[in-house]
Amino acid sequence: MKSLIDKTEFIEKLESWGASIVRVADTAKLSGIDTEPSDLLSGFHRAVSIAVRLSGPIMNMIDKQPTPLYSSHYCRVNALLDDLAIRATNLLQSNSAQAVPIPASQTLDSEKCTSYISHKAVALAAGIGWQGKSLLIVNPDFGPRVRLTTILTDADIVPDSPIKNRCGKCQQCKDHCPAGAIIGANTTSHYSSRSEAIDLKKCVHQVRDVFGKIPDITPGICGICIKVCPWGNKTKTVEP
Ligand code: B12
Repeated sequence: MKSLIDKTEFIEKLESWGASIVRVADTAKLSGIDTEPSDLLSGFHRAVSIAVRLSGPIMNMIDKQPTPLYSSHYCRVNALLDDLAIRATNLLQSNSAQAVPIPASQTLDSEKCTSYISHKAVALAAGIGWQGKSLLIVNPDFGPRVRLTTILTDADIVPDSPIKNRCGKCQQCKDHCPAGAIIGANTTSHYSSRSEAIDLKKCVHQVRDVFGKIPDITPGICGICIKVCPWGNKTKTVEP
């Protein structure tokens, strides 16, 4: 247990640098999760989860495929998230805590489609949002229109708690997925495996082999299950 961080001051600093939402997870809630390396969490009893909100109009412009504007926005938001993670790390280190910034969007194993740790699992444990039927983190204010990053730390900072899943009977993501990859299953916390929620192969094929071949589109993006979620686009009624 290193140093007591003034949580409000810490969050206000990160928000002044561009973070939209900052929450803290107790990593005990993540025990058993796959990480690379496998002991990545050891010594870190807290994980700071940062969300940056996406541009609403850019998401609304997406129809049957990702747009070049969304593709560049995706890259810029990743860059901001990585900046914020480094700034948060040095805030924590300047309070004599240990801290590790996790890259926002790096796939370590393109076969297994995994990374160092799942930012979504951290954001779920930190209460940024619930895990929706699209397997994405859905925030009550911005829906899934947020991108995420994580900073592991041993700082003594009061953790937040998970929030209730509010997908209800909505099936918008399932109905609009261009790959037919979303199953439409519900969960009260997290799915026991990805295949309970999505057909990963269909999603990977769509984002890499179909959309990834479109000029000016970064391979690996789609955005349709983000765009259609009523929680991110309050013009539509939510909790039908
Ligand atoms: C590899 C990857 C992909 C792969 C595989 C997707 C996948 N679901 O794994 C592909 C290329 C298909 C992909 C597609 C997309 N991706 Co992607 N992707 C990643 C990446 C780099 C790693 C994800 C990972 O580690 N998955 C491993 C699996 C096992 O974890 P998981 O998907 O979170 O699901 C499990 C855990 O959450 C677990 N869990 C949750 N809590 C707990 C607690 C405990 C104790 C345990 C044991 C388990 C557990 O439950 C789930 C089922 O088992 C992350 C960045 C990151 N480091 O997280 C971005 C990320 C998940 N992608 C993201 C996005 C937005 C997308 C796309 C919409 C494309 C786009 N950008 O337009 C699509 C959506 C696909 C979908 N509906 O899931 C965002 C999600 C943001 C959000 N609001 O949730 C992330 C977080 C990037 C970011 N920095 O914001 N992606």
